[in-house]
Amino acid sequence: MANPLYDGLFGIHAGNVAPFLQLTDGRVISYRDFLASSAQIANLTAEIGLNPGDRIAAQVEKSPQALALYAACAQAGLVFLPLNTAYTVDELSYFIENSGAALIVCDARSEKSLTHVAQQQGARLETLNADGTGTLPDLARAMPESFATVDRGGDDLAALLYTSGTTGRSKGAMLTQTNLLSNAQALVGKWGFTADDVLLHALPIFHTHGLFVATNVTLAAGSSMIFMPKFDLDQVIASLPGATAMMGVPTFYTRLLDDPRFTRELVSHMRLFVSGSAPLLAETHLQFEQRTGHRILERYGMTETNMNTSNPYDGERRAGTVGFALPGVELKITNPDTGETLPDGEVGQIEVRGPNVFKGYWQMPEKTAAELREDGFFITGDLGRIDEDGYLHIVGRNKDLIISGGYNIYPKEIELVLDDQPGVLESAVIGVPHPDFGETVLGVIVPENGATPDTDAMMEAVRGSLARFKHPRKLVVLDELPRNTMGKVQKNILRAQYQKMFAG
Ligand code: MLC
Ligand code: AMP
Repeated sequence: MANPLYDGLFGIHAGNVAPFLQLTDGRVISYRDFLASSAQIANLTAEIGLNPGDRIAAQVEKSPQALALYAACAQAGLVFLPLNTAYTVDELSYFIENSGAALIVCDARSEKSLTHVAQQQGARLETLNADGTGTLPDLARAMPESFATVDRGGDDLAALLYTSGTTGRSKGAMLTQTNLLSNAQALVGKWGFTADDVLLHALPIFHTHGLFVATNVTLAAGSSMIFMPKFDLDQVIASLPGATAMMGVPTFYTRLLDDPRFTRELVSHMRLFVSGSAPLLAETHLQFEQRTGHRILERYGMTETNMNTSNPYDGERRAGTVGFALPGVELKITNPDTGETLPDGEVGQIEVRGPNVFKGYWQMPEKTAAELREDGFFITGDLGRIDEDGYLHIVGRNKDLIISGGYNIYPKEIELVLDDQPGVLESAVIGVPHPDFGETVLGVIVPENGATPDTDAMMEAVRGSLARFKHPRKLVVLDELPRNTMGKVQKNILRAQYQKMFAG
């Protein structure tokens, strides 16, 4: 027996003294030392009685120990459930309860507010802080530095990542060992990663991009990472000379381009810049090439599928496209009403199938059946077309989704809070263009007859229940919402009306 994910990404580095993590304070952590600390955490999870298949919910700042927790889950056969550090207690309670997490790991600052949630769930609670201190590392330190890897199959769950839905209820995407490993291996091959690479890692590690694409590719190739707590422009510019590759959301690249220190000389040695998680404007792609001589490699993925397509490493990286299906991934464009495959050139919904595609939504068989076809094709909710040279263009979304700075926001979740406020008849939340975040959130309120809604109080209510990045940047009040003859709110009309609201 074996454990494909652990063996394929971590076990291959047993005894490897090469650097894995280069920290901003100058410390370097080798693969060997990293594996020793993750084995200590794996031992601790066994000691406290966690069993393979149990979920570990972690809302922790980015740190080597947080990454070691992920590795420990792989080695002990546990299911890793990383959570955005911006989530409020309301949001966290749902994820913890829905997943039935057996262990919650959080920053000491959140310990008090989560104790009740943990008790209700019957879960154990440990702390891990940004500086690597906390009860989890304290307990782990006393544990042995090696751990007998738990046998798992490729179809066993490795991670549960929550993604919001159009109904406002988040769904846990079940990712298997094979999903993660196959995708990392495909990307290493396609993007030419080797042990000589140094990846500048400024992404959060609670989402697919920073945790799986960036980290798993580094692990699979035996490269090292400049591991930054977050995207800090000064720190990124200071660190680029020591990197060979960088991965980011489009906001990273527009922020770099806005800085005069970001020059051709600074990045002349770089091998690769990758962008994803949100559309990269063709204009940004061209501006980047003019400034640096590098063509950003844009790829397309999702929480449910990892990466689906990529522009070529060797070959034309075409601005405004996301390239071709990755090895083993099948791609088709279908008619949203009939599900029939459309000829190349026509716009339809993007469907994908392959070893990268998740197993379904945690304990939500109806939602799984609605999006994951019996033949294995997943309906992404994105709209696209394949051009005459085979490049995929994403032209829109068939789902009511806003992507702000690479974070997904489902309007329904915000509308539910706004609709609940006194004096509000109804609301519509839309995404409008924003120079820094790509899109940002605008709330449109319709008051009840004769009511004058207090928008400040509404924002206060939103602040109490939803993560900061989901907050509307502005609330506007209208007498009524535009509707079609079927009575459906026409968000496209609202989007057109307010598209210049945050124009830079
Ligand atoms: C932070 N804020 C955001 C925000 N990030 N608001 C909207 N959208 C965001 N993305 C809030 C802050 O809390 C702050 O609030 C204010 O906005 C300004 O903050 P900032 O200092 O400008 O933001 P910063 O901390 O620099 O963060 C911006 C960012 C970050 C772009 C660097 O959001 C980021 O790292 N995004 C990456 C997201 C990501 O990894 N996505 C991958 C998903 S996986 P205030 O009130 O304090 O002013 C996926 C699959 C795939 O999609 O294909 O990869
Ligand atoms: P998430 O649910 O956070 O995994 O976000 C996945 C969504 O991000 C996809 O369904 C797309 O809508 C979007 N996305 C990811 N990469 C790209 C890209 N390169 N271009 C356009 N949209 C993208």
